[in-house]
Amino acid sequence: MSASKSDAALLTQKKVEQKPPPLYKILLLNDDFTPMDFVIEVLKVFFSMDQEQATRIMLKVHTEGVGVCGIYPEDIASTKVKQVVEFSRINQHPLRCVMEEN
Ligand code: TYC
Repeated sequence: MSASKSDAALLTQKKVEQKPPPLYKILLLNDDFTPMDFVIEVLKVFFSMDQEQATRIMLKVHTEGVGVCGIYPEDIASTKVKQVVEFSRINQHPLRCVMEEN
């Protein structure tokens, strides 16, 4: 950027260079031990799904090994991952939940 740009030009340029914040997928991973009903409860409580949606996603993870339960900005995604993992460990289930850039 040249040194001679006006303030207005600098403000305009800054706007052009701004990217939207990255979004993150939250993934649930299958395991052999976590009860199906517990996974459904997690999807309802932390991802606001109804019984039908939650059952569909749980069965997708159960049969395919992994499934997306939501897409969020980084801070919301990392909070939800922590909450799901903590809730699972408190209930003594090994459910894995991770995030990856979309
Ligand atoms: N595979 C588990 C069972 O048979 C159910 C399950 C589904 C576990 C989804 C984890 O993310 C998961 N009880």
